[in-house]
Amino acid sequence: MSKRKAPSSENNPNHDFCEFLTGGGNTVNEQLANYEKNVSRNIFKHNAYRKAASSLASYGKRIKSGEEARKLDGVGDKIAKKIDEFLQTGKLQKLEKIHEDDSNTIINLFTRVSGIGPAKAKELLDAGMKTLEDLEKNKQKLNHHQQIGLKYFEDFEKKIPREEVKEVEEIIKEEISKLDPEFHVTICGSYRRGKAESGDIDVLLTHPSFKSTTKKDKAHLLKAAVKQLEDRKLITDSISLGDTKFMGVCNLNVANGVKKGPWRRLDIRLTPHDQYYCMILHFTGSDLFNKTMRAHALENKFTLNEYCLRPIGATGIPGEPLEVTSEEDIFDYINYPYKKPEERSM
Ligand code: 8DG
Ligand code: CA
Ligand code: CA
Repeated sequence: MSKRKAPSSENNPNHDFCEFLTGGGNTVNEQLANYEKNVSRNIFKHNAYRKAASSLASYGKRIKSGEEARKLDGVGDKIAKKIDEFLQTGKLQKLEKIHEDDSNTIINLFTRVSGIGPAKAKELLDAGMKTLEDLEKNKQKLNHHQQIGLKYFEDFEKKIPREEVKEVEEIIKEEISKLDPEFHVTICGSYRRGKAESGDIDVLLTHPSFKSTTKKDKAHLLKAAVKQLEDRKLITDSISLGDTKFMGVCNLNVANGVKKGPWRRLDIRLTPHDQYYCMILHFTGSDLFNKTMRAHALENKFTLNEYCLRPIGATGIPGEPLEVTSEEDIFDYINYPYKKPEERSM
């Protein structure tokens, strides 16, 4: 999973609050959301800080007190108090304490390696490791994914310019259509949301012969697609390859015959044709947008995931998947105002 970010700081009059809550778009920062995820391992609090930062970032004017912030969606008493403390003292005691403890800094560093989660980071710390060099020397303690994450540590933290994603998209579309013109390729994630830069490249593949009701094994579809891109020298490493999900590494320079960085994280999902719209909605994100939309669906007695949308009956049991022929359909069913991909970055 790529590192989650807060809304960007451009034109955000509450940038400094977002900074202490979530890093304000900067993954390297020490901040409260990361502390909850990596050290306390409290995903509930982690998400609460992100939600609050998202509300503050989109508020559009400078917050002058905790009380004013308290009125925003996702800002409760505790966060309001922190805003007051920050306004009065210019810092947060809780964050100061977190900074004083080296083990927090080391855990945060280790979780920046792709594939290392909070529990693994703690385990490595407890085994006496403190630096990336220590990890390098103890590679046998890392699984394949984590070793790739360490190998490309710096590259994976670099943002990918939109232009580069576009070039990768062109190669993928060309190669996949050579393999089988019936394949359909969509680049999702932040790229589809129109972002100028992305953390990784998210590729959605679908093929009319592959439906959720297909009995015959369709695993060869994704395997063939990955092999085609490996032969083209676009995919350079594989992290994992299942029937419907590939995680790996690509490099546009290598594809163009020049062996130099940067190496980029690439995800590919193969989705059944009849589940395409729920998957494209999910895979476009953002994940905070998905969470909000799914919560709205539940309030309207629907359950939504990356596979299907189902009405929840009086008994509380989800019914049969509804027929969905566009992303708009999903918004319509749950009575949620349609948002274009560019409007889904919350
Ligand atoms: P980025 O890569 O530019 O950092 O942003 P992104 O494209 O929005 O994030 P991503 O981590 O590549 O995930 C792609 C989409 O997958 C995301 O926009 C929404 C969906 N998604 C969720 N939850 C999660 C999750 O827990 N992990 C991952 N990897 N994806 C998720 O809704
Ligand atoms: Ca992405
Ligand atoms: Ca991804």
